[in-house]
Amino acid sequence: MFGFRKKKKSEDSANDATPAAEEKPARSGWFQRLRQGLSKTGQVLNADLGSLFRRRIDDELFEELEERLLMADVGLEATQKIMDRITGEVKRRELDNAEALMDALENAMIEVLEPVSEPLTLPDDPGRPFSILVVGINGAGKTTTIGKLAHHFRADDFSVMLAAGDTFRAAAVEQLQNWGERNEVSVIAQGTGADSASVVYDGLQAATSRGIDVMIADTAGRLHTQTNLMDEVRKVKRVMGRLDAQAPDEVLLVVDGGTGQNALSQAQQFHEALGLTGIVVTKLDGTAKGGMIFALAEQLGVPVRFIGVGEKPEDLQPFDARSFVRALLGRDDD
Ligand SMILES: Nc1nc2c(ncn2[C@@H]2O[C@H](COP(=O)(O)OP(=O)(O)O)[C@@H](O)[C@H]2O)c(=O)[nH]1
Ligand SMILES: [Mg+2]
Repeated sequence: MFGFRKKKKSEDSANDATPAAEEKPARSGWFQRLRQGLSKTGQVLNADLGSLFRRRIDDELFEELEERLLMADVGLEATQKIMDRITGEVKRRELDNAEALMDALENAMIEVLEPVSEPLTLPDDPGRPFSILVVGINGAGKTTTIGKLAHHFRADDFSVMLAAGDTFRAAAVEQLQNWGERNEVSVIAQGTGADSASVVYDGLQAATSRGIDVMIADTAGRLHTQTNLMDEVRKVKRVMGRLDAQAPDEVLLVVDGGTGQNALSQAQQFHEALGLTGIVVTKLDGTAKGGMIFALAEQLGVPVRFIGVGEKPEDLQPFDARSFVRALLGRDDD
């Protein structure tokens, strides 16, 4: 369901065990979960939007819409882009009904997110572990996200190994081991205080010798303002590259969506230090600041791979611009 594995042509039709008719309910349940998860931001953005749009289309209406976008933490630049696009369309096509205005808003929002809507797909037969280095500040949701990812990779029939690179806290290792046990996945760990780079190196080496498909490395929640900590995670990255020049295949930043615009400055600093290839935005279920994804897209341009809308494995979903916007605007899946 996650589509980690690129389908071979022949699998598309003949061998597909899940016919389209069966896929639909699963997908619609998934969309409902997304819509539910985004409802707090949705309330800020679209409460009574229908009736607002049925009013006369004038500057006051645009001001109200702009204010809502800003309140949902969409950020100045992305808000401006969305507003310019809508007002341009209104002028050109003289949109005068609520439905058309809603469509224009949806399209303008999708346009901002489309460039970062790029799912994580694994090569068909890599012949080496696809390695993912997970970084981010304390409490962002790294370890939980790794556990959820392990679950989904296993469900897609990939073998997985985890490396407990957060060596600062004993609890962090146990937390990862718990996820490992639940998903029948080996966890490579050393004692608390061990060198993070050495644990991750061991993990990648073990994954390589055992022919594992995916190796995911956890790291400590290093404060992005503490240069020595940034240095340390840079070292983890470098050491992985020593074992396999292509490693890590993915440098995945986990940010807490509830921190709104703050997450943006975190992302910028991690990107400068490490060269991110993907972002996961967690805890969108607990916040009205979910609009920060637009700011991330507009200012950073790094693919948003997944979003978290709850604590269960099913609450981690691949990011898709169109579903995200439709869920946010309280519209139906189509
Ligand atoms: N509601 C909600 N909670 C989440 C989500 N992702 C993670 N969490 C919670 O956030 C807390 C911190 O997560 P953790 O993975 O330990 O963060 P880490 O320090 O970055 O490894 C835990 O209580 C998680 O259950 C999410 O998408 N939604
Ligand atoms: Mg952790």
